[in-house]
Amino acid sequence: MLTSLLLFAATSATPPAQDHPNVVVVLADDMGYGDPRCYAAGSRVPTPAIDRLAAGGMRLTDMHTPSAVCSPTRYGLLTGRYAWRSSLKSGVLWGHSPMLIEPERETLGDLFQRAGYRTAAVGKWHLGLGDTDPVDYGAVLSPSPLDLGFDRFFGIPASLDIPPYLFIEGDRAVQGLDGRIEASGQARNGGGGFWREGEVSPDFQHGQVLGRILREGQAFIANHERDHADQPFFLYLPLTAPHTPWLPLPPFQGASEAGPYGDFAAQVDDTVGQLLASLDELDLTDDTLVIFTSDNGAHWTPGDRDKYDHRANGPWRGQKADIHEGGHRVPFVLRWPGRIPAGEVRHELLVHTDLYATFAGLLGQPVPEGAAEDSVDAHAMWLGAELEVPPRTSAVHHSLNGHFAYRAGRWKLIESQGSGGFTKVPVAEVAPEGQLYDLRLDPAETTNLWDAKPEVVERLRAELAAVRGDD
Ligand SMILES: [Ca+2]
Repeated sequence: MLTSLLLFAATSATPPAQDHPNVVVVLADDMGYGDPRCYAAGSRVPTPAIDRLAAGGMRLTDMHTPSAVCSPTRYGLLTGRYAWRSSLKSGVLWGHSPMLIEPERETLGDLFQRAGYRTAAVGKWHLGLGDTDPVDYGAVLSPSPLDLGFDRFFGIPASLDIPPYLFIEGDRAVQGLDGRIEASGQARNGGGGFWREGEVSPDFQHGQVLGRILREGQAFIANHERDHADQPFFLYLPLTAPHTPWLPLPPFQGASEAGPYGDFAAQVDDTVGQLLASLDELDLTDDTLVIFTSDNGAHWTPGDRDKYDHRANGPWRGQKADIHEGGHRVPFVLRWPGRIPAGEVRHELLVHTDLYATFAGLLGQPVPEGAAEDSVDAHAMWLGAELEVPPRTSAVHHSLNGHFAYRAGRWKLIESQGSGGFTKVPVAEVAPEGQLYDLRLDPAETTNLWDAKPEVVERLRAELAAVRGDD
C-alpha cells in the first residue's frame, strides 16, 4: 500500500517540463517523401540522422503540406489556416513582397508565447516582410516575425535562389544591399546550382547559408539554456535546402548516389544530426519534442528519376508544385523520448495546419475564437493513443497554379485536368473536366474514375465547396 501511494505521489509530482517540452520544428525546403531511408529503404540518399529520429519516435505516412509550394505552406503551418483563404490565391511570394500573415492573426509563435515559451524563427521566412511593396530593406521592417509571436528572428527573406540576398536579424537587415550578383548561369540540375541575379549584401554567400542557419539555431538553444533555463523554448527552423541552388559543401559532394540534389539532401540530414547532437550535449533530448518535415515535395522530374534511379517523391505521382500526391505528401517524423512511442508508424491523414491545434491540445491552451480554422488536434494520436475516430477525415490540397483537390478517406477529387504545377500532363481532347482517384487501390493516381463514379464526384465537390466557403 505504501509503495503504491508513493508511486501515485511520484506520478502526480511530474514536473511541468514534461507537459511543456521544448519544441523544435525543422522544415526542410523541397525534400521528398522518398529521400529519407526510413521512408524508402532504397533511397540513394544516406539519412542516418532522420532515420535515428524516426527510430526514437513516430513516423507519419499520410501528412500533407497545405500547399505544393513554399509560401502558402508556411502560412498554413504557422497559422493553422489554409493560405488560399488569405490574399495569396496561387504562386509564391518574391523577395520584395510585404508580409502575408495579417498582423492580428494568431500564430504558432503566439500560442507558444502564451504557454510561457521563448520562441524563435531561424531560417527561410518566405512570408513577406514589412508593409510596403516593394520592401525597403534599409528601413525597420514592420511587421516582421517579431510581431507574429517570435521573440527572435534570424534568416533570409525568401528562397535561396530569389533576390535580394541578405540576412535579417529581428526587424532589420544585418548588412546593406550594396552589391549585385549575376545569375549563377547554371541550370537547375547542372551542379553548382541555380540562382537569379539581384541585390546582395557583402556577407552573403549562397553555399554558406544552410550552415549559418544551423549555427544560429544552435546558438539560440545554447543561449536559451544559459539565460532562460526556467522557460521552455520553441524553435521554428525552416532550412533553405535541398531547394535550388544545390550547393552541397565539399564533405557532402558525392555523399549520395543522386547527384547534387541528393548530396544537398545528405547535408540536410547532417544538419538534423548536428542539431540532435546539440540537444544531446545540453542534456535536452528527453525534454524536447523534435519534428522533421518538408514544405512540399521534391523538385524531381521523371528525367531525374531515370538518370539516378532515385524516387525522391517515393511512390507518389508528380513532384513539387503539383496537385498529385508527390507535390504535398511529405515525410513527417516526431520524437519526444518517453512520451511519443518509439519506432511507431501511423497512417492517419493530417495536414501541417494541424500543428496549431495539436500543440494547443498538448499544452492545454485554448484556441482563440476565429483562429486556426483549418486545424485539428492530433496530440492524442502523437502520444500513441489508438483512436476510434481519426483526427481528420478530409483535407484540401492546393497547387502552385491554384488548383484544388479534396481528400476524403480513400477518395481524392481534383477539380481540374493536369498537374496544376511543374509536371506537364498531356490532356486528351475528350477528357473529363476533373480527376478522381481511389488512393486505397490506386495510390499512384493512374486511373481516373471521374466518369465512372459520378456520385462520388458530386459528393466530394459539394464537400469541397462547403469547406472553401463557395457561394
Ligand atoms: Ca519549398
